[in-house]
Amino acid sequence: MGGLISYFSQLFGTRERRILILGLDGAGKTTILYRLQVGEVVTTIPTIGFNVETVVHKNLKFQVWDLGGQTSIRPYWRCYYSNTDAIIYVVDSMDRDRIGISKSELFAMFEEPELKKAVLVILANKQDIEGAMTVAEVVNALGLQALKDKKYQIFKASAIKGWGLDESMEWLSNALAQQK
Ligand code: G3D
Ligand code: MG
Repeated sequence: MGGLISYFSQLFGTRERRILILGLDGAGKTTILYRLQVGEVVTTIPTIGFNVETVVHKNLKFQVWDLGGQTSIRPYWRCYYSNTDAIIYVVDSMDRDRIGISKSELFAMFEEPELKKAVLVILANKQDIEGAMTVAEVVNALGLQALKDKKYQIFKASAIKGWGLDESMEWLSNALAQQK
C-alpha cells in the first residue's frame, strides 16, 4: 500500500469517509493530495471556474478545490459538502496578504450546516520557506481562539519537504476512528 494512506487503514472496512482538502489557491492543496499517495487523482470541472480533484482509496474519498475568488460559484460547493467527515484546511504561511481572506473562508465554512460535525485539521503549510508565519501567528491570524466547540488541530507543514503530514494524518485518522 505505502504512503500516508496506511494511517487510515484502521478506517477501512467501516463506512465511507469523505475528506475535503480546502484552502485558497496556491496554498499547496494539490501538492498535498499527491503527497498523500492515495491513488489516481481525477479532475472534474462541474462548472466554469471551479475544478474538483478527487481521489478514492477503498472507502476513503478525498476531494479538493480552491476557495476564495468568485463568490458566484460558492453555492455549487454545497453539492460536495454532504456527509463530510473531515476538512484538511491548507494555509500558505507565506501569504500574509491573503490570510484574512483565508480566515473568512474558513469561518464561512462553519456556517454550513453540513460541515458542522466535520473534524478539522489545519496545515500551516510552506514552513520550509524562511520568513513564513509561525504556527502561533497563523493561529492568531485565523482567529482560531474563537473555535470553542470545534474538534480541530493545527500542524506546521511543508508539502514539499513532507513535514507535518505524518503527524497530521495520524491525528486525523484517530479522530475519525473516534467519530460515531
Ligand atoms: P493549490 O492546489 O492549493 O492551489 P499547489 O496549491 O499545490 O498547486 O501549490 C502552489 C505552489 O506552491 C506550487 O508551486 C507548489 O509547488 C508550491 N508549494 C506547495 N506546498 C509547498 C511547500 O510546503 N513549500 C514550498 N516552498 N512550496 C510549496 P508552483 O511553483 O508549481 O506554482
Ligand atoms: Mg490545486
